[in-house]
Amino acid sequence: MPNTKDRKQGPSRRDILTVPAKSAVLAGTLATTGVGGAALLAHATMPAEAAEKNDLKPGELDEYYGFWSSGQTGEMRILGVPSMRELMRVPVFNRCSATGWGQTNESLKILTEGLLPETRAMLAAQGKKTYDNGDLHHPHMSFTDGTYDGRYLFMNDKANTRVARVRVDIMKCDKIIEIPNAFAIHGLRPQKFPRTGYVFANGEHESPLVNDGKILDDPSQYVSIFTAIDGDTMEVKWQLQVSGNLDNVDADYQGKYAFASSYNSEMGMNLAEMTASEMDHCVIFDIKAIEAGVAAGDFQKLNGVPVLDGRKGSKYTRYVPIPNSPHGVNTAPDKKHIMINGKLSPTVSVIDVTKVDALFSSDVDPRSCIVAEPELGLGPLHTAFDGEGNAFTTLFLDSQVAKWNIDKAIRAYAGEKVDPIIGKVDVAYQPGHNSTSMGETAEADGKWLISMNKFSKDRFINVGPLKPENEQLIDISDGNLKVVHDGATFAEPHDSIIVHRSKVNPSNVYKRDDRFFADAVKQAAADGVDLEDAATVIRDGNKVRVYMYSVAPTFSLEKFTVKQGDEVTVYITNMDDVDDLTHGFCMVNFGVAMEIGPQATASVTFKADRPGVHWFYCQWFCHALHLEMRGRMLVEPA
Ligand code: K7E
Ligand code: CUA
Repeated sequence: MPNTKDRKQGPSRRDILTVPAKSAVLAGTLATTGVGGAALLAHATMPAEAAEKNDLKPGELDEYYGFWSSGQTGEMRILGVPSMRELMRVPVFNRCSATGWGQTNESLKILTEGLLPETRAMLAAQGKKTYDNGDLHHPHMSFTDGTYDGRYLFMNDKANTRVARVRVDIMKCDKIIEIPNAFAIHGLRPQKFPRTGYVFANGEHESPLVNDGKILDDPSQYVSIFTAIDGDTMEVKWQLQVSGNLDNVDADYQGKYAFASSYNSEMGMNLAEMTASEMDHCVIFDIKAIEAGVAAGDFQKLNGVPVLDGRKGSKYTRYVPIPNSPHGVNTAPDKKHIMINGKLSPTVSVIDVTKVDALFSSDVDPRSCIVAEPELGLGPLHTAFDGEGNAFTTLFLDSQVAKWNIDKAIRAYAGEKVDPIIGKVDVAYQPGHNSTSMGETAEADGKWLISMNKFSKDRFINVGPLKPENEQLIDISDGNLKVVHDGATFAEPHDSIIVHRSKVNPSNVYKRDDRFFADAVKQAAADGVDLEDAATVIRDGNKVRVYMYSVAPTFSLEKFTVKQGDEVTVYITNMDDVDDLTHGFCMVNFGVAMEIGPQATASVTFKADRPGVHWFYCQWFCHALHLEMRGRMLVEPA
């Protein structure tokens, strides 16, 4: 065993770059000339006036919302761009101690109602109502006519094969569904046109279609599943069996096709098998043909969902050969080009959507829809756009972002002697996704680029062996690539979207008729209780419903009595209607805590099996007398 103490570390990237270590600012100036047009970029400290563009003074508001995934943390995050200030964490697949997500009746309903029956049974055997973890990679907003419409955000859970939706008006998750027949939902995108419409979701890991434990080593019986979900009802509308893994997906601006990258065309079960072939593919789904197939009954019904056969040779799909293990799929705002990022190949393959019809109607070479395949560098993963015909591709292995021109790439592919690469900028380090302001819509505005880097290494003071990731904000507004900000994040944002604030309009207080707490309203009505003026305890066998309201700094009940063994549900309605006046309810030593937003009702159920006096208190700071906002529960011994 090598002695790690003696192991010398090589020079770090930081040592090699000529950037002052104390400066968090790394500026890359584009080389406008030189061999290959893009080989090297000089690094210089940024002029003071340029550095101020992203510098928001206290009290100033950001121009954009950034909606961030959090990977294996399982939540969605909201950042302000360009300040990169983290503004909110919206729990989705995770548990949240602050808001009671995963514990309140309102959140438990959302976390449990969309589970498959066999999942429910399996979790019950573990003493659980729902999964505790999730792996949220891809948050995307609903579209109308090719741009964000501010209704919903949709997101995947790779860990437990689910899709969730967040309501933009209250920034709470309102639906989670488990996708039947599929395995590990990864790529997810909403339909861009005419509207969302469908949410497309890729099952990443292939499995036997009827996965009942009888098949292991017969890859010919393994399929991946492509799923179309109705974004309005969150019902699975149809699925397709696909050959090979499914990775990422995007939709066109015509409402005709969806495009999914697929690595492992070999259907290999281990690394050597999965990377054996030079070519994998992009699967193109013909949405109208699939809808016609569903209408004509050309499917088998599995777990209540029509499953069509979209494997190689199907009339519903086309398989376009793409070099070695493609990953990201990104539709350009020119409404015409789809980028398939090569990952193990240094290329991005550019599909022209106007050439896709011919793939379905005639016998042309499936690669005839490819109009460019620029070689950009090592490890291209994802591409973003500026709306002026340029693309920005992350290069994982090179730790760079390459800026290139789509039109030049097309001309070069046609034989013209032109270099599509405009420039590259070093990022720190190993970027995965990137995103530009409004870049996945027809309204891409070319102002900001985020590079989401998997490793921060030496960018921050040391916090131990588990390092944060690093996100860098890059100013692209003047045609250059200037890194203007480093931002550490905890595990593991994959993807983000940057949405102009004019598209996002959340409320400040809840509406009393919000469906988020409709069940509580219904129960109160059945009990003859006015939630807004409640200070009462209803006994229903050994079920006890405690109704109170809160007005800072008091609860309407300062004490209530239950019996040991009772199942107690506490309903609290927050009658304050001031911005930012959230109350909480925490029952000490019962593991019970929740948030009650202004004008909201929230409820939580627990078993009262500890006799004695128990204090509950408001756990969200609400008033000068916040500490005095408390009460007692007496549990009488059985
Ligand atoms: Cu590239 Cu899951 Cu979008 Cu991660 S995926 S980077
Ligand atoms: Cu109410 Cu603190």
